[in-house]
Amino acid sequence: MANVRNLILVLGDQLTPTLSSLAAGDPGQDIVLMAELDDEASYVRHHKKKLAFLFSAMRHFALELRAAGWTVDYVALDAPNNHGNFTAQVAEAVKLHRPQRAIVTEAGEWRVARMMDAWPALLGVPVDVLADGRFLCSPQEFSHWASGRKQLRMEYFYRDMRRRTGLMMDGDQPAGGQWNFDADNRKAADADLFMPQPRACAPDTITQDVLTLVAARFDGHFGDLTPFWFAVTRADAEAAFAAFVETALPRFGDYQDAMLCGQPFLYHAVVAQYLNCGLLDPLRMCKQVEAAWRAGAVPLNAAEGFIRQVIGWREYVRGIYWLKMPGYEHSNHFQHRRPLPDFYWTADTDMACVKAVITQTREQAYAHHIQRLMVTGNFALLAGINPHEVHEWYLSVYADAYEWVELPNTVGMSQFADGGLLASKPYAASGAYIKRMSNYCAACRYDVKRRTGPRACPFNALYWDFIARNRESLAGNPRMAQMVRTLDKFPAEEQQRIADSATAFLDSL
Ligand code: DLZ
Ligand code: SF4
Repeated sequence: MANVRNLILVLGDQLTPTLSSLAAGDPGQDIVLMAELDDEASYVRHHKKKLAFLFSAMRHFALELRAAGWTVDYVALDAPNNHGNFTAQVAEAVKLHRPQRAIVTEAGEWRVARMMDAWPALLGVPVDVLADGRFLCSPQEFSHWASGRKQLRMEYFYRDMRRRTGLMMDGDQPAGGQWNFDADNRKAADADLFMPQPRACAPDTITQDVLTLVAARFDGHFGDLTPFWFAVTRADAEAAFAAFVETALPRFGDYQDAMLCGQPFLYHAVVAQYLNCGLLDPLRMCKQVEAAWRAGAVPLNAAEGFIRQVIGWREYVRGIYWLKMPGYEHSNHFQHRRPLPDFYWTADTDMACVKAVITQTREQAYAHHIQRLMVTGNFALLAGINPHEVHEWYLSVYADAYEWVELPNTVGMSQFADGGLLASKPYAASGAYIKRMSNYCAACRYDVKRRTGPRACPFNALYWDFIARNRESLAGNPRMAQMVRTLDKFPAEEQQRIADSATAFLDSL
């Protein structure tokens, strides 16, 4: 082809037709490059279902672009000219197509953004890196918001985003007279025969090809490839979201922290994998949710809680990521050094809660926020696991995980490894929390009421041992000081039993 004006690289998490790089181009003169790359699949060994999801969604997006008139150079994983990484693949495409410039929307991850820095010199053509308009707050705007603040609390950022988007606002006041209804969102769920299920899609021939490919090439990666039911097109992702709004959102608020054996999804949307690769648009989703609330179909606490996750928390963690990278990934406030236990991969543990969450993670590449935060995350924190290993685990096993969103959630929120930049206290809890929010304990070999001894729930001794180990730093935290005082009131023999139980359990890992 003569006179290719621009080569437009579209990354695997940029599957959005209104993407800035595409908006800057012209289907009549430009070529889009997309590539399935071994390096991206393996820099952490992603869950097999996540790989199949993304490759299939990429292939469907390429078809969507072609239908819209674009010429797409799509390099499949098993193509002979596949070079395995972004830099080599773009270099080959520049040689082949001889464009005047390359255009790309900024990468979601620091690692890839730094690769792009080298491209102008390497490729010998100018490279335009454009802002990612799919986010409501740019890294520059976030940095401006953060500058001069002592604490970067999500709540204040969120209120600004509400004002800015006008979502759930009555004039300049929050709808319902309150910004945040989280206190209403902590009910335990009962086993419900009519629990809604996320909308499932049967694999088409494109997905079936990808499933065969992933099975052959990534056999050693964690996770079950089938049953595969994720949406892989924009239309199906939108239908899955609409089904959530109709069937599960009304109860999402009340039960968003609940956990039940055999119910991996409860009233959760299970759409973050679609949102984070660009199949769904965040603002559009929030407008749909607001409309459902205004129509009386959804209670206020559910609508507000959902919208807060999307325009509040999600944008906030991205802001933190770009503010704190590089270096944030090596934060280790408590100097935790223990390696990640094998059961994070095998689910081979007697702790019923941990076993349930890891089994479900292996089967679905999904767990909801409280399962991640208060079961696997909480355990890693209490057990003193190296936060970098915890980070790599979350990044690889969840279908929605990209570093910009996963790293602050893991290192900041869950492991408190940033020393409190993100969270005002460590999310550490004993077995009592899990008992209150789930029905896991009933089927567990451990006794959630016992604090020490071989039959005691390991979360209990580990919790108090965590407080004891970090007594000095926790005593200075207003939200943890009470727990330190409680520990100090335990008789010396009980404190010794706690230390012995915790050590015995940790030694057995
Ligand atoms: C996560 C991922 C995976 C597994 N595979 C690919 C791929 O083959 N090709 C691609 O363009 N992108 C992939 N991605 C998404 C990238 O890792 C993501 O775009 C970068 O991390 C920047 O956010
Ligand atoms: Fe988890 Fe402890 Fe309950 Fe067992 S008893 S399920 S280990 S919280």
